[in-house]
Amino acid sequence: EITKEFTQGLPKAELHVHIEGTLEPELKLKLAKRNHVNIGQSTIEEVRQSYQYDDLASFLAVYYPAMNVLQTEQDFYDLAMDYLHRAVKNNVRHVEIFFDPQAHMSRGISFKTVIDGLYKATVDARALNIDARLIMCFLRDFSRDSARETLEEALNYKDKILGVGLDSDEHNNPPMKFFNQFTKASAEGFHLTAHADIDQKDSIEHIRELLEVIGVERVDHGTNVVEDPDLVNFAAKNKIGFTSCPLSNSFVSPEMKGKEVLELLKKGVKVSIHSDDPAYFGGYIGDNYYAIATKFNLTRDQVITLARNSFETSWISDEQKALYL
Ligand code: ES4
Ligand code: ZN
Repeated sequence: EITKEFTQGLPKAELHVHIEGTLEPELKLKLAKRNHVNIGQSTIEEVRQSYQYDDLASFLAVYYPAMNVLQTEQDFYDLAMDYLHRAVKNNVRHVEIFFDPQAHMSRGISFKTVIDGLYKATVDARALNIDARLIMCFLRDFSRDSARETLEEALNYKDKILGVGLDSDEHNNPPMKFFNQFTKASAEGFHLTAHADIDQKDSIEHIRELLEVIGVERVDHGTNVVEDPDLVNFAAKNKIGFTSCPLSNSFVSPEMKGKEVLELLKKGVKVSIHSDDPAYFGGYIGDNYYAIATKFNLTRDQVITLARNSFETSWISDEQKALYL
């Protein structure tokens, strides 16, 4: 019943996509050449063969070194424009794009280079009829000091950043490690979200910290919340967004958390579907909707609710929201 044309053409908001995870093998090789960076692969087939991972750590071990090809403002601009063209083909009307400044600053690229390139792409996106914003993520396996310095940098570009998030290796890096920086970011007017990757060692405790202590508006992935009825109630009542990424999940969990997504829908929790790292996990946002819809026999109404949830839990203004809902 649900077709690729339907899931691709459905108007949607994309709230969980890492710009570094949209780096396709073609652009990776082009930038490696342009910047004289040796990445150890010279053909698309070789790049694809290097994409072997079955958990978060093994994925991140492939993902971060590849970013070496990103050197100049133009590189970040090209990366983001390539993604935005793909998003437009998927009828994404509004996107909140994650970026990881520490993954670039730690290898000598300035915050300014990163944000100037990405931001220019979001400005040029307006001509493509897509509203693009930026969310800066802290790397949770880096130190608190590093997060504090990163937030200080971000304050120089406050008008170009919509919110802050938290990503990278969750193992032994609980949300509370960054309590002070989240509190400060919120006081500065940034929206808050954070990853709670699926099936982590302390998933429920991490989600509890995010919802009850830090006060995030969304949780990225976070579908393990279904295991705790009190937290499910809290999430439903407070319209917390959960951004599930089926194809990303399928690398670590064959059922891609489809049952959990359906359960959350049934309980009135604002769960929605996104692409995470589409160049690494085999598909853009339309493909992610299609994957979960076909595997779990979703109805048209359920798919439409997922898309509505994406607009409802987005950080666009209420006036703008009214246009989509
Ligand atoms: C990520 Cl799947 C995932 N989890 C945590 N951090 C990430 N950064 C990019 N993809
Ligand atoms: Zn993610």
